[in-house]
Amino acid sequence: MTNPAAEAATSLQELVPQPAQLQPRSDSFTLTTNARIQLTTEEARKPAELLAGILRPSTGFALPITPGVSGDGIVLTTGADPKTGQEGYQLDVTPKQVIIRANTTAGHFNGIATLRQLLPAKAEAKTKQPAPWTVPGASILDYPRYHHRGAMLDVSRHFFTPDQVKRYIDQIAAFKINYFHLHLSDDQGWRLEIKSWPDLTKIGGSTEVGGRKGNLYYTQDQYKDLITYAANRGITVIPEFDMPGHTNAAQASYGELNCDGKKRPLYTGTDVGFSSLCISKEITYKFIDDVVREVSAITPGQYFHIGGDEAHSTPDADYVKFMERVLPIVKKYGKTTTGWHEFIKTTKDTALVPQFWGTTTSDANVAAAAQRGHKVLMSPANRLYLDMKYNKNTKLGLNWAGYVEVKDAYNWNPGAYLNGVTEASVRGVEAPLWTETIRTNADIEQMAFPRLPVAAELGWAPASVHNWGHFAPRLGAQAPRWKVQGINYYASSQVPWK
Ligand code: TNX
Repeated sequence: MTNPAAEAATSLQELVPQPAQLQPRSDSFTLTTNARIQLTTEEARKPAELLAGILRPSTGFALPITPGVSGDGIVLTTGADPKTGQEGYQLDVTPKQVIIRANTTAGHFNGIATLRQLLPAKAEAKTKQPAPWTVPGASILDYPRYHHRGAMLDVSRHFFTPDQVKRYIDQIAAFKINYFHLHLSDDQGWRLEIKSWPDLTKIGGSTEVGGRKGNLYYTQDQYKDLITYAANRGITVIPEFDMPGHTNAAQASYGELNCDGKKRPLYTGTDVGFSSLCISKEITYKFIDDVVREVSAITPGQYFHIGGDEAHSTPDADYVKFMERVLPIVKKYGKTTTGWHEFIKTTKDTALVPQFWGTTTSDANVAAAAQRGHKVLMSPANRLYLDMKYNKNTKLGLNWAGYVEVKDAYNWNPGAYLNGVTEASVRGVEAPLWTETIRTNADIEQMAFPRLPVAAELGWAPASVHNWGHFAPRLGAQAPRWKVQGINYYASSQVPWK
């Protein structure tokens, strides 16, 4: 398009996720060389730095971050309508300023995610692009449907370097995702240094699916750096150590974790359900205590994910016994347990969060938990698993939960999906990406784009705007932004791509 005002006006109709309230206005704003990013609150400092880091390279403008309100530019301030809550914001475009009001740092991050999409796609470029930088006239008042909007990356089946993980964090932050779940241990690999059990990484972190060899783990310093990187984008990290199953890497590292005292061989295949910690040995709980203690000490977020899925090699009574020992350990170190939904039958503490990953619309244990007062995190595999193939021609991924085309990922209501789990019992949604078949950033992106933005829309946009016909063009309008960023998205024929 050649008319910047018309192009800008269009961007107002192309937001993902859709804001709660959006009013077009006639006055547009154009970012120019003398603009400043103005703060009236230190709570907006990190969001301001994030915005500057994106816009300085593409605009070539200095965009200094300055205290107080003075002149043209982007103003980050307080005094948002109480309706915006803990994470919302108001964004008002005036001829000289874009004013983002929010009462929290999270609100400012979310307002900035919206502003990025109101600017031309070239704003996301890493090199200087030609002006103009026009933002359409608008008044937005926005807040999320659910507090928890998550993405998960399995770094155990295939290991991803800190830089690879950061690239994904950047991508999810653009869609107002606020939790990043790292699946840090499984049969194929243990991926975080535990100082009191060094062989977990020395042995358990030495390989992955397919058998590649290397130091395939994060040091605690690298993990802390990832947490800071995520926090600087408004994202809280949730570490997962899967137990009592999915534990072969630990059992290969230390013989004493096995009932027979013998180390297991490393595993580089993709089967699930064959491993279990030794439930009857005291050393098992010493091991878990050490892991939870060390990880909790370097994890600022509230949640610790204990896995708990597919414990096919752990008898049911043992599973319950195990959880009765483990849940208090997590609590002792000040964290709140979340886990795959199977574990929720073992507790009555309603602060604990089951993550539903099933493929059916009823689960008696999850329904009972919701009745007791637990909030449920929704990740139905046949809707939100990013590793499911789109269709039979998809090269990457698995299909045990079926094919998940973009429309399948979108066409369900998280608040009215599981029997007995109503809107008020839903904590939010998470899109997990398991990596048995995923090795590169291009692989991650092929599976996550566009379905990760779909999950973000389900988690944020009001239920009242849920409509494929309205959503699909907004989703398709993201393509120019992804092209500018080099994101390898799947160009589904269901979506009218721009
Ligand atoms: C199931 S669902 C798993 C993972 C696999 C995934 C592959 C769940 C909690 N566990 O171990 O990687 O399927 O799609």
